[in-house]
Amino acid sequence: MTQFDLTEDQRAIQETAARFTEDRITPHAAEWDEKHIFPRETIRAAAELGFGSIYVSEEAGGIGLGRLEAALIMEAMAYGCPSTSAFISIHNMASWMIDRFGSARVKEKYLPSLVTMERIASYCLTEPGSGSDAAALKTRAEADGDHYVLNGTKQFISGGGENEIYVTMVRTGEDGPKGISCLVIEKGMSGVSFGAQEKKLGWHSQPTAQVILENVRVPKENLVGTEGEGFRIAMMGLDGGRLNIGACSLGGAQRCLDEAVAYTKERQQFGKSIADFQNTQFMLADMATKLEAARALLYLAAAKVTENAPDKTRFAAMAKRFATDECSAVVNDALQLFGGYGYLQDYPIERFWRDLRVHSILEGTNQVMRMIVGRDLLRQ
Ligand code: FAD
Ligand code: 2MC
Repeated sequence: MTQFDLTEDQRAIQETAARFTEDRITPHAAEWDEKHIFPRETIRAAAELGFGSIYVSEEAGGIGLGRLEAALIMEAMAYGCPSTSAFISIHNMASWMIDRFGSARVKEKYLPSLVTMERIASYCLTEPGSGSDAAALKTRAEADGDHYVLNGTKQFISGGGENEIYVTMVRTGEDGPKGISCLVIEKGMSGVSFGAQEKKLGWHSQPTAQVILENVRVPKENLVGTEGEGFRIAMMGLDGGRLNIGACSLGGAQRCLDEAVAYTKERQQFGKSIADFQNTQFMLADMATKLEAARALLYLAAAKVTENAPDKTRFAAMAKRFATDECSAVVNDALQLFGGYGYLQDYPIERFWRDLRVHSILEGTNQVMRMIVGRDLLRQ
């Protein structure tokens, strides 16, 4: 049954990421959450292991691994802090888009510092008036000589205000997906500013803000892919991003399941461990089953994205939807098993509950995931 096993190399990657998490993430994650600390040093340290460029090609300085390996790394880091792991995932997605579709010039300009995470990249698709209907975006890029002049606002941008690089979808042509292009914008360009930091339920270890573009002159050489190709590039980035978000939910749910097993053995009520109640055992059994089912689907989808399988987008959407919903249910049950203590910040469960909640919303809501799957099924 080796076909369902990870290879030795994959296990080694998983162990490296787990060790990094244990040393550098888990001991600090509660404080990052409580004090809203953005752990730039830890993120840089992750990049030293290659985690900032997991599927950026080796020619461009990345570690050139597949999407299953990326999922293993994201899952392992999310065991300590889903928010920080997801933040690193978004940087990987944006860097991959530059590596996969950028010209030699744009790659040499940006990838060396992105690979080391000396500069960190955001992904900017959403706007105030276009979230799920991403192809309706309005940020305008007018050609002016060898530059574009940009005007518009990007909403909910992870890393907004903090990151140096913004891989941004803009309208260079007609309405709809075919009029969209992908451009690299730098934080320091004249006319780039940021909204106030959003106050969020979770994901406290990373900033979220509007990116406001007012007459920003961006050289045409910063185009990623060709004019009109931006929407497809953005969607291909999200095929991988959605896997990573699902993997962050797996890591968070695994942590909460492990915590729940330990806690229910310790906690005594009615003269015995609460683990001795059959209800507790049934809950733990269902939690473990949900988690393994989600993991199996996610790893399969990751292999399909690596192999560029024709049904990869459908599988990535199914896996993101299923893993984020099931894992949030697992964390919710863990909180229940902790009783009142689960609701307190003294234990990590409530942080995972808050961090995982947004995974059913971002990188495409779980309703949009169903739409992608449903449309694909009916197309056949
Ligand atoms: P809407 O699209 O307005 O949806 C509202 C509700 O309507 C949802 O339940 C949705 O599922 C439902 N709905 C919409 N259309 C349909 C339909 N056709 N059928 C059925 N139901 C439908 N975006 C970026 O580009 N970059 C980022 O870095 C980024 N980071 C984020 C970080 C955080 C913390 C958050 C909260 C969001 C982030 N986003 C980012 C934006 C995120 O991708 C959007 O919030 C998401 O895509 C949903 O868009 P919306 O919020 O406008 O909701
Ligand atoms: N790979 C390659 N091409 C794709 C693709 C994919 N995964 N998905 C769509 N396309 C192509 C598609 O083939 C079509 O091209 P063509 O006409 O040549 O065949 C084109 O893109 C337009 O696609 P649709 O006709 O499906 O476009 P539509 O507007 O109907 O719907 C939808 C697209 C709803 C799937 C898309 O808008 C979507 O994913 N919405 C959710 C938005 C989202 O995920 N936002 C996340 C922001 S990032 C974030 O949250 C972070 C935290 C970073």
